[in-house]
Amino acid sequence: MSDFKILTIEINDGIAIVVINRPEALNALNTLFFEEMDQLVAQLSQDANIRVMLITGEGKAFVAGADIAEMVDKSADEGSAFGSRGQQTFRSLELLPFPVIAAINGFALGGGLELAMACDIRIASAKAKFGQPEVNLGLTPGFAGTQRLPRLVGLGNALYLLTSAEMIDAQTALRMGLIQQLVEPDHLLDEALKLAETIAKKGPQAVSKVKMLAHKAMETDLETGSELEAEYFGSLFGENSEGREGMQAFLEKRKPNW
Ligand code: CO8
Repeated sequence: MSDFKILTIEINDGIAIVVINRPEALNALNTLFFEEMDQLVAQLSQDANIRVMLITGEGKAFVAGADIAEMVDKSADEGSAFGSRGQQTFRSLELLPFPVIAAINGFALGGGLELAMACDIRIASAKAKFGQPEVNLGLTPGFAGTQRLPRLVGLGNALYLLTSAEMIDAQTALRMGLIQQLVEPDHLLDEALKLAETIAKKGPQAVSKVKMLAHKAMETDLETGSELEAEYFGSLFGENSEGREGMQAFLEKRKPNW
């Protein structure tokens, strides 16, 4: 990871802070970004010490979309392959066994909003701007934005953004439920880190399981999701389990030792 050109990564106390660092192109997503992100996700998914990942952008953008200069000459097959590739990367990010927080510092447009939506929690600076401007370019979103956006903000809000390409501010994004927290620009990383530290103190297996269960809730029926919940719930009980330790610690009025 030390030879990455776009992503910079710092890991402290189980929190991986990832910065997308291509500000001259407003962090537009190119093939190299996807190669590095795939490698990073593969590596972090195997690291039992990671509790939370935080993604932000360098400069005035979180990410201003897929790299238009790289896409312009693609054939239909190449365009489709690029979309599928990005979808797979974002899906593997979404399936990481710990929560991923997007700290949205500026423009989150097109593929940038799609990346933010593949994260579990979105905190944005008051300067951030959001949109799916693909129809301006005669395109649809290609990294599953048409699928995640209605799930997050409802069909009407999603179609408003998808068909008009209007850019919305952070206040509007908060009202729609697209972001969970809006903070002053200078406080963005501190607030995102504070949340990451809060999550990092909880039972790691429990956090991982609630993440998976909540995602499952968006993809399956109530009975199937509830069955899985009962299974995961049970898996946290028993001798040497995380649940046993958490409950014992409560009864003994001490901090749990996960
Ligand atoms: N791709 C490539 N370069 C970009 C992009 C981008 N998405 N966005 C900005 N840049 C570049 C600009 O070209 C410019 O480069 P240069 O200095 O060499 O001219 C530099 O970044 C700075 O940008 P601006 O000068 O335009 O900065 P402004 O502050 O004036 O404007 C905006 C900021 C409003 C964000 C403006 O840059 C903009 O509209 N960018 C494009 C936004 C957009 O349309 N995004 C959607 C792209 S399509 C997409 O994401 C589809 C995803 C799915 C793809 C599936 C594949 C098949």
